[in-house]
Amino acid sequence: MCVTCGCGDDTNTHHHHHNHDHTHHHEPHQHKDVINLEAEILAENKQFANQNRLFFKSKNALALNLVSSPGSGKTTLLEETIKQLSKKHKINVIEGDQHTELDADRIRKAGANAYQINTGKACHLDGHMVGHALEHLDIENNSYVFIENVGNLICPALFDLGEHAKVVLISVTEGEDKPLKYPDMFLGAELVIITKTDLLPYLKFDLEQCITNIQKINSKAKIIPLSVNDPNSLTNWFNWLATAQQFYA
Ligand SMILES: Nc1nc2c(ncn2[C@@H]2O[C@H](COP(=O)(O)OP(=O)(O)O)[C@@H](O)[C@H]2O)c(=O)[nH]1
Ligand SMILES: [Mg+2]
Repeated sequence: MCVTCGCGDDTNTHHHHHNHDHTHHHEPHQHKDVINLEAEILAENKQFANQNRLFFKSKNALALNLVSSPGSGKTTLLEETIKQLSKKHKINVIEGDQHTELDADRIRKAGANAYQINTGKACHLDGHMVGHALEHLDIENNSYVFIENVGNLICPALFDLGEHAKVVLISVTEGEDKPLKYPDMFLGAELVIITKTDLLPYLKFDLEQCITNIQKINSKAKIIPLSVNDPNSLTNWFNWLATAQQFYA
């Protein structure tokens, strides 16, 4: 289970039926215990994240945490990125999914090393998992480490992995309101990529409104709309990657 949000754990699930007298039977101390547990988990996670951060620093490797809903195009963008960048740069990818090795296989086929983490019931990667994954990869000096998080716009926002920057992807098929509905994820992002812009002619998606919504939540984030089917649109992404050394603190 994911202890922090309680998903996958029936004991934490509230089954509310709103057509009856709405009396809660929670003891006050239960809420406090949950809050304490969450604080403990996040504090422990921070220690693992800090170890990862030190490791990335020792290698002068740029680590990016890619987060989004399932299917917004993380793996596809990574495949394109690897095809272009691996001529000049060493790239390692850590893949996070509940089940399967499918994404790691795609990454290897595209030409980079990949390590797949299967989170089982958990809905996000944490610092400890990423630390283990790093032991399985040969991270070279001055290389890129892409971490593709579990597809989920909520929980991964809570967990520092030791990365230099968080990159949030939102596809045009998801609706321009998602930054307002899931603000935590967008709040922590250095870069927001709006994907699948080739589909805009077929949708009622308002690109300008989406950009405004992102800026309402995070006025500092850089925003790049792109499509893997439009090679020109990828230029801004590659330029951003080239200047991402600014995140080495
Ligand atoms: N039309 C279009 N489809 C895309 C684009 N990027 C990804 N897709 C498709 O979206 C689906 C999900 O992509 P995937 O990379 O697996 O998403 P992930 O779950 O975020 O890793 C796949 O069918 C991709 O081919 C894009 O720029 N344009
Ligand atoms: Mg994927």
